[in-house]
Amino acid sequence: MTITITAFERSPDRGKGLARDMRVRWALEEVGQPYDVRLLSFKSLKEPAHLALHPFGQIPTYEEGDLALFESGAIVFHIAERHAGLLPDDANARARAIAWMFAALNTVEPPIFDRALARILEHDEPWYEQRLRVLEENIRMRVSGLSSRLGNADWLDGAFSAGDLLMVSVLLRLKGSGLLEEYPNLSAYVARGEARPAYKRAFDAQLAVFTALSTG
Ligand code: GTB
Repeated sequence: MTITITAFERSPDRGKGLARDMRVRWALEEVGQPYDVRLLSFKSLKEPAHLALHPFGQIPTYEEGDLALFESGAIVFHIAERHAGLLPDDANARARAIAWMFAALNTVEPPIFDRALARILEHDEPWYEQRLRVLEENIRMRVSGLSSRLGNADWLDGAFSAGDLLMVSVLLRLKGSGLLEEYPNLSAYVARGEARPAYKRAFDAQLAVFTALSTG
């Protein structure tokens, strides 16, 4: 059955791979599932056809036969459950990998997203620098725990899993900010994720959307 996901027609990140379709593409590449992509304008996100798939009018979505899903975490979890390669077979190890998926989305991503949002929306406010310091301290509180737990290991809990896929996806937003670089083991962890052939294929596919726009 054909899998179709949705992505931005014009991603504001200009092909940096920061929009949340990237993690879904990466998961599909890891498990070797081909997929189609429907590109959407910002306007069409809020039109009835897309709202029927996604109640909040966002990307990504996932369609496969009569199944339609939204929320990148739920989509990655679905892919990981249906195909080998992203979740361990051992029940306890699987539960721990799922815990890391939740940690990435529920504990680590929110402060990172708050900082990204403030940089866009609050940049001109007189209190911006002060707020940025608070937001960055919130991030440090989370990533320092993550750094200690990862230690010298390659991945968070044994073999690479959907937990690592989501954690690396979330941390990528900090690359170049100086914050990730404060934790050399996390920088190396992110680089290991980016070096995976499946990541590269996913990255190139989303970059091709931007390149086609700028050359077309
Ligand atoms: N919790 C949802 C999920 O994980 O799927 C959140 C989905 C979401 O935030 N989607 C965003 C969207 O559709 C795109 S990814 N926004 C349009 C809208 O809400 O109208 C967030 C995002 C956007 C842009 C960049 N960027 O340019 O760097 C990075 C991330």
